[in-house]
Amino acid sequence: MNLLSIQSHVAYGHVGNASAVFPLQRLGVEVWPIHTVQFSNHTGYGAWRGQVFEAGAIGDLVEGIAERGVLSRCDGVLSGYMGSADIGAAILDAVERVKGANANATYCCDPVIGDVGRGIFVRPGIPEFMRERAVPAADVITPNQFELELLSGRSVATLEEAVAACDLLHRAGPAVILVTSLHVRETPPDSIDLLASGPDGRFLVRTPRLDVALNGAGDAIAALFFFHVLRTGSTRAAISAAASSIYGVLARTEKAQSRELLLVEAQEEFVTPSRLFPASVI
Ligand code: PXL
Repeated sequence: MNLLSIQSHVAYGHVGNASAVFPLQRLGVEVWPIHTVQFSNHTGYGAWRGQVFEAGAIGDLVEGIAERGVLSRCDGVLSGYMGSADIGAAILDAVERVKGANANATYCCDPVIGDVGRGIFVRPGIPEFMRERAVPAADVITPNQFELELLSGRSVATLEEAVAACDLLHRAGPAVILVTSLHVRETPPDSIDLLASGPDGRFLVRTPRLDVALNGAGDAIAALFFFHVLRTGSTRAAISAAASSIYGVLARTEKAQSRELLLVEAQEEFVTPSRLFPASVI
C-alpha cells in the first residue's frame, strides 16, 4: 500500500506526520510524507519555532512525484493539520491529481480544528475551509467530538445526537466517519468512546479513560483507521483495530508519565495490540 500523507511535521515529539508516518510504516505501508509545516515541537507547549510552508511547495512536491510516474500507484491521501487555508486548497489539488491518476484512490481528511479542552487551535479560515471544501471532498473523515459539533453545526451530548451529526456529514460527502474522543451522556466517567459510521453500519468502541495530557494521538488514530479501512473494507474491523492499537500506546505512555506519545517504544501495539477492544453495533 502506498499513501501520501500531507500534514504538519515536528522535529521533537509526535504530532502530524511525526505521529502518523511511523505507525503506517510499521504496518508495512510505503508512506510518501509531505509536510505542511515544520516546527520544533507541537503547539501544545505554547511556544515553538519553525515555518509554515508556502502552499506552492506542496504542489511542487506532488508534481515531482508525478514526474517519477508513480502517482497511479498511490492508494490514498491522508491529510491533517493544514497550517493555512491556502495549504488546504493545495492539498485538495493533490487529492484531485491522485484521483486523476488512480480512480480507486481514497481521501481521508482528519479535520484538525481543535478539541474540547483547548478550543480552536488552527488559523482563522481553517474551520470554514474544512466544513465547506475539505469534508465534501473526503471519502473518510476522523473528527473528534469538538470537530464533529463544529462541522455539523449541532451540539452532541448523546449517542443519538452523535449519530445524527454523522448522518448530516455523510450527506455532505464522506461515506466513512470515525468520531474520536467522544464523551456523551451514555459514556461512563471512567471511559471514552469511539464511534464509527460507514456503509456496513455504526459501531462503538468503549475503552477505559487514561490519565494522559497529550497531543498527536488523534493523528495516529486517523492514520491507523484509514489504513485498516483500506486493508479490510470494514468500518467495524477498522475501528476495533485502530482503537486497540492506540489504547496500547496510550497505556504505555501513561505508565511512563510521558508528555509525548511512546510510538517507537510501544510499536508492537500497531501489529499485535496487547488488549483487543471489539466494536459493538449501535
Ligand atoms: O495533533 C494535532 C496537531 C498537529 N500538528 C501540530 C500541532 C497539533 C496539535 O497540537 O501542534 C503542529
